[in-house]
Amino acid sequence: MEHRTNHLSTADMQADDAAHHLHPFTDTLEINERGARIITEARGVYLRDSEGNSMLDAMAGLWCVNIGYGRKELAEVAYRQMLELPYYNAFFMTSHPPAIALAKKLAELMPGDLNRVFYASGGSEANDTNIRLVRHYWASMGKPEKTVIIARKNAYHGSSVGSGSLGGMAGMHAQGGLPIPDITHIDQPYWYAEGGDMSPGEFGLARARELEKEIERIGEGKVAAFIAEPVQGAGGVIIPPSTYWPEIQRICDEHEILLIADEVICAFGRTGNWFGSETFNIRPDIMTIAKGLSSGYQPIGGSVVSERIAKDLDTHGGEFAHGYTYSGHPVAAAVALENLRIMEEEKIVDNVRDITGPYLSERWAALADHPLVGEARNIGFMGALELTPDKSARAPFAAGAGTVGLICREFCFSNGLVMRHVGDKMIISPPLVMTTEEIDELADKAWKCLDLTLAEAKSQGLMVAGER
Ligand code: PXG
Repeated sequence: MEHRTNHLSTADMQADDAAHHLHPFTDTLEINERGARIITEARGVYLRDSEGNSMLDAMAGLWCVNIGYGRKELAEVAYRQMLELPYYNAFFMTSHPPAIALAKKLAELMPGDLNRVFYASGGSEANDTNIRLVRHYWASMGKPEKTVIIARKNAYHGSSVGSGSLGGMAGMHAQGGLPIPDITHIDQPYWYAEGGDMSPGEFGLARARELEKEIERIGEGKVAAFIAEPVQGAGGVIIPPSTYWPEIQRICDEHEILLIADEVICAFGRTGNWFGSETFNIRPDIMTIAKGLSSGYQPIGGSVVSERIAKDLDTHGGEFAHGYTYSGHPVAAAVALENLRIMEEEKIVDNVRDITGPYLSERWAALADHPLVGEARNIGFMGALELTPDKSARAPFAAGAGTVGLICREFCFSNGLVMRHVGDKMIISPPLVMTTEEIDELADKAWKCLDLTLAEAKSQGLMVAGER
């Protein structure tokens, strides 16, 4: 990587950052005391910070840089589009070539009859669209009382008032009076932590059947939709038991509710197929997309709607009083289209499914031999390690959740690996272009950081099991 940008010294940037920049999901006092780590460049699967340290980015930014960093084609497309038509909207009976071409391409790639996209600038906006869309849909169909959306605890669907309400993050709900009315949450299919003595199969069925109970409790006549991520990402890469999704699909088929698959993380190859819905054989009525759609090079997302729902809305819906200034932004759409073109041309999804995904599975599974790891799970290019003081009991740490995870994350950073922690889970979501050699580097560094974490946890007296 050559240095190309002149910037201030790290200390000066940290001071300006502390003085003027409020960060997402960050304790201001903490970041301002420590100083932000400033990322200045990236190529392929490597980041570089302002001090010249190189790091393997096992998170693909924030689950999004699927194609890897530094793809000139995407920059060139953005440049050309900015000169040709930097902005126009799709309100008031207008459209433009990039939004149209991307919509057509998405319809071609999407499973089933998910043929029509409503654009947004990211996943939160797209899920807000979904809340409004499903309520508008049922009202248009003469059932305005169908307003309730069932979601799941520990789900992440975004951070706006609407999408944060769909999400099931207790910490988010505690700040600012979420959730909004008419959103309820059922339990998650998280076998490792919540399965107790049940087999994963039994547990998956039990958790899926909570949806049916919740529909009965609320009354089918009041339920608009169920929303879920095929694999919970931010919740800690929670891969449901194989019994879960077929039962959810059965329940949705047998009841008059819409199924929304939030594929903001899973879509565009992450699970080893183009869509998580293909991996789990889900037939959603609506799919949320963002992140990998443009590999994070431009902010773009969308809500993709089935032909059936779209036709009903054509016939009965009238005007949908909803939209964003940047819905279908031409530069973002052009970049997304080019990203998808490259993904297809370079067979990036096939490669994850057939070669690098299985290789990552092998190397990742071997981390379960480490004394600190209670479970190592992955699907395609997303994975988690459950850290534990007692492997056989799947026990949590007696110290507060996240204490050991945070220690591990810090060792990762200082050893040139970006791996996140969610509580005491270490999670990865590497760029889909990561090679087998880079996967070796990832797994070797992860093992080393687990060793360092174990030694530190022992020295701090943290290897003590607590209660679930
Ligand atoms: N749905 C899902 C499934 C997501 O993972 C969103 C919606 C919201 O997308 P936007 O583009 O509005 O951020 C997301 C985003 C984390 C983390 O800590 C995960 C996300 C965002 C920020 C942090 O893992 N996912």
